[in-house]
Amino acid sequence: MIGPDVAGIAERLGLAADTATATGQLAAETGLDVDAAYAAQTALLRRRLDRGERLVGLKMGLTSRAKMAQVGVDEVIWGRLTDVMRVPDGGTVDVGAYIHPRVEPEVAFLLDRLPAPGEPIGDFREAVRAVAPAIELIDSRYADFTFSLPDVIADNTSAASFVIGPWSPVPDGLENLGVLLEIDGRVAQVGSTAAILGDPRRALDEGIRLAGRHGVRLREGWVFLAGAATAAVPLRPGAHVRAVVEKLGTATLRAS
Ligand code: 0L1
Ligand code: MG
Repeated sequence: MIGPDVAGIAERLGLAADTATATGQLAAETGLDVDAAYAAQTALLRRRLDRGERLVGLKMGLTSRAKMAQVGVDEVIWGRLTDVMRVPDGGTVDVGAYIHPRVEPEVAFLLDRLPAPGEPIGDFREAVRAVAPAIELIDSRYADFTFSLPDVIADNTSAASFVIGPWSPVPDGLENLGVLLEIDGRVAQVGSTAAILGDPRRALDEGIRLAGRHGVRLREGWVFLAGAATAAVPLRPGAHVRAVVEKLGTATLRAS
């Protein structure tokens, strides 16, 4: 049996991102399943690498109930981060470069020495050199931000851009830190790092396990976005966004 046209799907999603133009869902019409969707995500990454981008990390998606409920998909997923997606802390993004951007507050890890595939993380402080507050800017390439599980995986889990705040050494507890998302000085979302799989450290175990199933091994020096602590909020032109994570500090982004 001939499978879905993974390269064609990646091209369609890549063009949608490059031109900030939404596309229709693809999985139902192409028979895309989860494995083929990760293959399409890899082809989408290849498209970026071929134009000179560098793979710098991995992100987890749908690690909280709030996020799952927001998009109607209830499985933890993962995607790829490249250097071009990174916006400096306090930097500005052009809303017009995206289709329907949303922002969400996250916790980022700077990876250090990771266990061999299949091995559990022994000492978290050996596996993670530093932690930081972060903002993820997501932008589904599908019309109306509506998709199935394989659709969103192929679309690199809606990854678009990200901001990392100041790195700090790993604090004693990460499992119940208060999280705020502020837009223009007003609180837009309130949460806790407990919303991220009960403890964001668990997201790293899941990332190693789930990416490993598709032959992807996390690397020392990579950034790892553990997931959002709250639902995502639409990003409007002119907005000033702050993600505040207790003990870790603040990451900021402006939209033009
Ligand atoms: O980072 C995320 O949790 C996004 C996962 C994909 C679903 C969405 O676009 O919200
Ligand atoms: Mg996210």
